[in-house]
Amino acid sequence: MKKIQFNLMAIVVLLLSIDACKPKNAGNAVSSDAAAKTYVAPGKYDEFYNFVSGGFSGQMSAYGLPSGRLLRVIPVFSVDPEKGYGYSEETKPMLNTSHGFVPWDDLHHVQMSKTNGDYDGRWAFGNANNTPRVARIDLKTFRTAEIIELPNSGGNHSSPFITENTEYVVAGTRFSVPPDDKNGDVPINTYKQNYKGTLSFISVAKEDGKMDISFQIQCPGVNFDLSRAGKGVSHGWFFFSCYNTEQANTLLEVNASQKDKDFIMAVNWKKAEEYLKAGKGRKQAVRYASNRYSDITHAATSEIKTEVTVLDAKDLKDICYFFPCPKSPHGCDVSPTGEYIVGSGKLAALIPVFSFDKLQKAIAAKDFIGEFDGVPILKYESVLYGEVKKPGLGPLHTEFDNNGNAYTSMFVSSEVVKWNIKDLTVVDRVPTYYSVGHLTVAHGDTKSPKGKYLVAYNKITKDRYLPTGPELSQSAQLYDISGDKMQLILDFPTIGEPHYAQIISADLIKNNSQKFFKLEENKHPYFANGEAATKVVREGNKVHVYMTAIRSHLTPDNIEGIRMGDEVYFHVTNLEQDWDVPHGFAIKGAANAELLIMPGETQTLKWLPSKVGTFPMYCTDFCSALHQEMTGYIRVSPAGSNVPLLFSTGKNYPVADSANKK
Ligand code: K7E
Ligand code: CUA
Repeated sequence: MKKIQFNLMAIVVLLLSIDACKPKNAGNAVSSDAAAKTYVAPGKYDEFYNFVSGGFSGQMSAYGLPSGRLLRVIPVFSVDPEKGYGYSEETKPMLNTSHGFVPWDDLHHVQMSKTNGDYDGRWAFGNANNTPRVARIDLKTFRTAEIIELPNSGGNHSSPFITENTEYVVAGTRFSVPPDDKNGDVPINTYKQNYKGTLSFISVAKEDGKMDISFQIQCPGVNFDLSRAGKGVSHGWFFFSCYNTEQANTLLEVNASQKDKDFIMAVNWKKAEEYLKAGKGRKQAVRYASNRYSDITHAATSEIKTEVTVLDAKDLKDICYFFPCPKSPHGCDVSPTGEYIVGSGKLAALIPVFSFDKLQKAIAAKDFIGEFDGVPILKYESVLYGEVKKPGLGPLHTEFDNNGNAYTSMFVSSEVVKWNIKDLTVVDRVPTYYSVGHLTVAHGDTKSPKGKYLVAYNKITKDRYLPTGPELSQSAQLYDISGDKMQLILDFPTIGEPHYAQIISADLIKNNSQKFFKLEENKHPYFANGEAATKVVREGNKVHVYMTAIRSHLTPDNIEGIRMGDEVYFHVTNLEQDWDVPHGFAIKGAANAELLIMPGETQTLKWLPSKVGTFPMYCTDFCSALHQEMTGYIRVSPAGSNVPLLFSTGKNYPVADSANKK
């Protein structure tokens, strides 16, 4: 591999030149009919859902397009006190890992489940970049249904990319690390000997979406950055961009930018499946959590799994191939037909487009220029279809429309560049405000993109909105791409830091949206099926309150006989059977959060009384005209007190204990 000495100053200048590249006329670059194009009249629905990653918020958000209305923030990897996620006893297991309870993560990429290469509206997947995990969100409930942890990984960035029938969700490790079953207590400068990069192939069950790690592929120690599945002609393959092929372990800014070209790795996953069936995998002892939420028990379970099957790319010569890609590739995107693979080198001055057909021919001809840690490297020219010349500076990500065009985000020159896939000519460019990261087109990574809208997710907001102190909301920008010229039609602020996002036809989701949970299907162990079933049960120092909520009272709403040292569990069932009637539950001094309980659901808040006295509790969600009356009291007596356990709604017991008989 030819090495050139990359000038450190050049990188610094390039990366610091964001301001210099700020487009002119930033304020008035909006098209004149923008308002009409984004106006969705009150009571009317948007045409698309836009699922947006929250980055360091750990959550995913759903917007309507073209209005840019925020519809919902879906808690995924971070606790959310608003919804009780990660605070209720039922949802805590969702955030369990082999490291214990992990209440935060960094969600970069969103992928819709696919059937025949197009979105099917069943699930959305998200990656946890810090403590490697993949989540599946059920689009009937807009809730996280499952989280699976990934062993042998450090930083799950090239994830959760999906095959055309959701056969697999992949996860490539960003940081190579010593494998989990090896001694990791080794000098960091032994990277080259001891560190490995692992790809995880997570199977997704057709019926219910349940995820399992089908197998992993152990690869040379590099950083896997992004990925896309092949589709159409390239179905059966996956492509991963790799950087730090220098295998640096310090000051990557310089040391991982030495080489003129890094790699894209092509993975023949159909072949990997054959090897797996033929027993070529090695069983490895590991520990990882598999967490699933049930809409029947209304609770999550967490299981620690202890084994994974690993295929070795070094030994199984024909599953992984490297081909060179200029300058620290980031995005690695596949055209709608599956024929073209677009590599976006963060520091490259062109965009290379590779041909799947040529890749196959080069592999058949063994057109190798060498090996990297036992994995063959194909010749750049043998795989290259062509290069997009002078596209702009800092290409990151590419999506596609239905007219043979590709759209690439340019971080450094702050623009979206539209180019023709066949002849590789730039046909349009439009500024972003500012420094765009990911972009997305409606169904833009599928076999049948819809075009119409493109959203750019910008890293820097600066003067776009009213100032809000040192921290500004990050910005999304909506472009109409239905004509020859891209037109900016809307700015809207986002939650956390958006990275990837997807735009899906609302029709695929909206008619399946669940309105409530049926009480007769409720299998929660502490379900109170009606007010007559409410009770308070003491088991040693644990007190279980089987409580119900209905407009506008809690049952029971007076509880006595709780003692210091007790652990009180409020299991609250919302008895409503109608859409949009949640009840909330909160109690003074609770060290966790509220519960927000949907109709037909049971959720549990654990409460440890902190002192003797009387504590109010109430419904937090304004549910009726008498919502403010939806309250109650709980009385806490000293440890060892003989105040009897009493509970009621709507009646007063005779005063029984000495404290009240003065
Ligand atoms: Cu480009 Cu994490 Cu997908 Cu951000 S990544 S932009
Ligand atoms: Cu129930 Cu407010």
